[in-house]
Amino acid sequence: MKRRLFSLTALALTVAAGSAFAQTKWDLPAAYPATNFHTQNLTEFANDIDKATGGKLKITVHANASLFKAPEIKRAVQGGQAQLGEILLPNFQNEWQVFGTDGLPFVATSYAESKKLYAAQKPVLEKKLAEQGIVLLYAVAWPPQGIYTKKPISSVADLKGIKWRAYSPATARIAELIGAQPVTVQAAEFSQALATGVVESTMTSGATGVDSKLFEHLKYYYDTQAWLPKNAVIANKAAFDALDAPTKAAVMKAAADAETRGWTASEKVNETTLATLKANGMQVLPPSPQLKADLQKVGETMLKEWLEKAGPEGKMVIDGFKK
Ligand code: PCA
Repeated sequence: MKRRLFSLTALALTVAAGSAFAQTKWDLPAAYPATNFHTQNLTEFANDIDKATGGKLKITVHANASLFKAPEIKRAVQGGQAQLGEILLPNFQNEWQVFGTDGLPFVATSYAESKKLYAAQKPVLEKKLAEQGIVLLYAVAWPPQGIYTKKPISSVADLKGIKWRAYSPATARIAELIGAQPVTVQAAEFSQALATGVVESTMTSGATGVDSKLFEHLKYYYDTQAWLPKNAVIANKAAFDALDAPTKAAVMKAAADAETRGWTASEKVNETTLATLKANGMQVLPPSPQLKADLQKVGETMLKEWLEKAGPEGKMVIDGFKK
């Protein structure tokens, strides 16, 4: 019922009272809280489009999985229930392996490498999404991923049997490889899962650590800088194609600006959130050499498994990245 209502408002071209122009209204479901840097960027993106089009295209950002849950957003955009949306690419790895390239541990571990990986991934990503009736507007990396625990750890053996919160197929696979118990919980439900003891550890960014107040339950953060997964903002192609040329141009310009702004914000947020974790009593530590070596091995296994499944397209992306 709720969805039908939304698609109706979306389709309606409402003539603004007393003015001559037609206004288009779009919904943008997002999975992370309003205060998260990705969501703030979405809000700016929407405002930029509003300004550039003189109010002709109005985008409503629905934060924190309030309209669709994280794993449903892609299908909602594809099916036109939402005209655009923000997705975490590695969440869709099982659909097509290349969506998960930036979720693999120790392939691209810095912002510079992450940008290089994005450049290698982008052409095939755009092609695949186009086949699905989707336009890629922009993508921005999360800060590097580290390990949150209750107790200090010095090797992966210390994580054996632990209830490990996963957010993607790859983070669940890590749990399997280290002998932890994977439980998939998206960011919007993370605080609750932690408070009720459903999970007791995870691998994510400082940003999500602060968003979900992980310091209230977990005491250690190991800054492994293992990978930088990307959020992508995507649009339904038919909805995009229905816009007039100046509006399309305004969307693409706002998207390019949002991409630049987002990557800069991510780097900054990486620093500020790690400081916030510390200020809230968390120990932010480098991984021990043993932990690092153990995780490297996990990364090697996962890359091998991934390349087997991803086929020539996957190999092309990795080769392009390493060039
Ligand atoms: N935060 C998201 C995905 C990656 C990240 O840093 C999460 O934990 O769900």
